[in-house]
This record gives sequence, C-alpha cells and structure tokens, in this order.
Amino acid sequence: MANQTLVLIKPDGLKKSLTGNVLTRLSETKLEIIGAKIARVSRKLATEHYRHMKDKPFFKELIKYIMGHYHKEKVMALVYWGEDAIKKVRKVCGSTNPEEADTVSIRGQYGRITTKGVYENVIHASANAKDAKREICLWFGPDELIADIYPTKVQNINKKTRIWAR
Ligand code: 3AN
Repeated sequence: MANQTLVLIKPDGLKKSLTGNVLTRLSETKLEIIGAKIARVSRKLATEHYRHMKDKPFFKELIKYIMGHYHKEKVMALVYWGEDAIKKVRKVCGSTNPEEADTVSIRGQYGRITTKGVYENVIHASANAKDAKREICLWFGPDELIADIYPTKVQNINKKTRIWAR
C-alpha cells in the first residue's frame, strides 16, 4: 500500500554536509518526494514533534539538539510518498541507536552518541502511519505538498501576508 512519511535531516546532518549523501541513500527507495524545505525549529515545534519523549531523562538535550543548539540552526524536512514508504525509509535509516544500527544504514554510517548521551543520528523518519500524519501536518501546510494526502478545508483567514516587493 502506498503511504507517506516525514523525513528530517537533522542539524548534525546539515552541519556535516551530509544532505547529498542522505538524499542519495533515500533515492535507493525509489520513492517520490512530494514536499521539501529548509526550516528553523522553534521550541514549540521541537516540543510538539518529540511530545512522546517528554518524560525521558534526555528530553531537554533532545530539544536542544533538534533546535540546532549544537550545530547549524536548521533542518531539512521532506515528505516521501510511495509503496511502503514508511517501512522502506526506516530501513535505510537504521536503528535509533547509531551504535546498534546496521553499519551500512544512514545512522550506522553517520550517527554518533555524544558525551552527553544524546543520539545524534542524522535523520528522523516517521515510525507508523499515525505518527506520519501527525508529523507531516505539524511540519507542512497542505499547499506545501504537491499531492493531496490528507483531507483539507478552506478557511478565510484575514491576516497580513508578506509577498515579494517588485
Ligand atoms: P526514532 O527517531 O528512531 O523513531 P525515537 O522516537 O524513539 O526514535 O526517539 C526520538 C529521538 O530521541 C531519537 N531520534 C534520538 O535522537 C533520541 N533518543 C532516543 N532514544 C535515546 C536514548 N536512549 N538516549 C539518547 N537519545 C535518544
């Protein structure tokens, strides 16, 4: 079955100039990219993204890491779509713990554990369809994706919008 998944190339991946390497590994999956952007990660976004980890002892460090306090302050966010996308992307990513990840997986090749005990594992990928929906809707608006993957609604929001000055 075709599904979609959120991928984040985390701040350590960008800092280490691994964007090209990671995208090349992901292209092995033959999935389609239906959304992509470089994003700054606010505390609100970071906390919401990792809300399931809020009781972990490393939560504070994890939030700092994804916000880019230790590296460049940005991430690359992508949505991959296609047959078994969630499963295929998780497979090339490898296990959460970079030391346990398959050595030829992205996390096995490029991840590390810091002296503070944070797993800097270069990439995030949604774990299942429910997480994928929550995460994609958190990181992307419907008009930032080239496919209609979830139901949308139209709302008349009367707010100032910044446009290019010509
Ligand atoms: P995954 O990203 O593989 O789905 P989660 O959701 O269990 O893994 O963990 C979210 C993030 O928290 C991981 N990507 C990693 O950066 C960090 N993390 C998970 N477990 C640990 C741990 N035991 N020690 C330090 N950091 C961890």
